Amino acid sequence: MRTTLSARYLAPHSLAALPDDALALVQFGAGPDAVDDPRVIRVGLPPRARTDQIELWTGAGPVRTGRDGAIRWATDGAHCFGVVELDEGPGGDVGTTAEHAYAAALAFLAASEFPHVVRMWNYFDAINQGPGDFERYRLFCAGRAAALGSAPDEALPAATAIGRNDGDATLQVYWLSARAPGVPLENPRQVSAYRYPRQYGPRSPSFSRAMIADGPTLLISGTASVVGHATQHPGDVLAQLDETLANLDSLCEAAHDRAPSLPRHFVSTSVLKVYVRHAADVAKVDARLRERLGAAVPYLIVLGDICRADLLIEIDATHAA
Ligand code: 3EB
Repeated sequence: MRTTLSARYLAPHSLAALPDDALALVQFGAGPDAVDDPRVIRVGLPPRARTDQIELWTGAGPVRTGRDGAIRWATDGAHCFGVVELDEGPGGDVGTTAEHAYAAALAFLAASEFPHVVRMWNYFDAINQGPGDFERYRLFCAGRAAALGSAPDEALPAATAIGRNDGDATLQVYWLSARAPGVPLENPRQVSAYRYPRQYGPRSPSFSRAMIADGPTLLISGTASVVGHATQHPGDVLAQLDETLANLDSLCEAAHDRAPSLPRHFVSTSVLKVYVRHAADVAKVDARLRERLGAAVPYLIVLGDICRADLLIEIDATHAA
C-alpha cells in the first residue's frame, strides 16, 4: 500500500543515488556516506547489530532542497525535513545551544508552508554528564523549553533525545514537519513527559509520546522502561526491554484505535531503532528482540546513551498504514 510519507531501511550498497522523492537519508556511525547528497544526515552513534541498514524517508513526489541560515531543508511540497547542527563552542553549554537551535527551527517553521512539526530528533555528546540539575540532558530540556515558550504541550511533536559518545560538541536537531497538524498521542501506561514531576529536572521534557501524521503514518517517540514517571528494572536490560515493548504495544494500540488503518502491532514495514547504552548488552538484546518481534520486523541497534542514567535501552519506531 502506498502512503505519501514513509521510512524504510535499505542496504547502503543498494543505492547509487537518492531517489527523487527522498526527504532524508539517515546514516549512523562513522563514514563513508552512502551517497553524496545534501539530504544525508549523519549521526555518530555506532551501529552494533543489523548494521547493514540506512534509513530512507520518502515523500509524495519530487523533492527540492535548500539552505536558510543554519538550517538545511528538503521538501516534497507537503512535508519538510529540516536540520540544524550547532557547535556548543569552547566553554559553551548545551542548554544555550539547544535554545538557539530551537529558536532557529521555530523561526524557520513559522515562516514556512509546513509549520506543524510532527517528529523531532536530538543528538548530542555526553548526555548524562554533570550533577543533578546540571546534567546535560536537563540543561538541554531547559534550553528547548525556553525556546518553545508558551507553545501548548498537547501539540508537541514526537521526539527522540539520545547521547553520543564521539567527543563531537555538535548538537544535532532535525525534524519532520507538515502542512497539516499531526494527532498527538499519549501512552496510558505513562505520565506525559511534559508533566513529569520536579525530581527529573527544572523543566520537563517537551515531547508527545507519539504523533499520527498524514498517511496515516505513526511516529513513535523514544520509548524506554518508564511506567508512570518512574524507571522500572534498573540494572536489568532485558527486563527494561520487555517493559519498553509493553509501552510500545500500548502506543500501537492507541494509534490503531485512533486511526484503524494503522497496524495494531509492528509489521514488516515498521522501522524500529534501538539505542543500547552498553556494548556488552547488544547480543542479548538482539536475540530477545528477534524472538519478541519475529523475523519480519526491521530494526537497527546502535550504541547510545539514554537521558536518564538508569535507563539502559530506548526504542523509537515509525510505520505507515
Ligand atoms: C522518557 O520516557 C525517555 O527529551 O525529547 C524519550 C524521548 C525521552 C524523547 C526528549 C526523552 C525525549 O522520558 C526519554
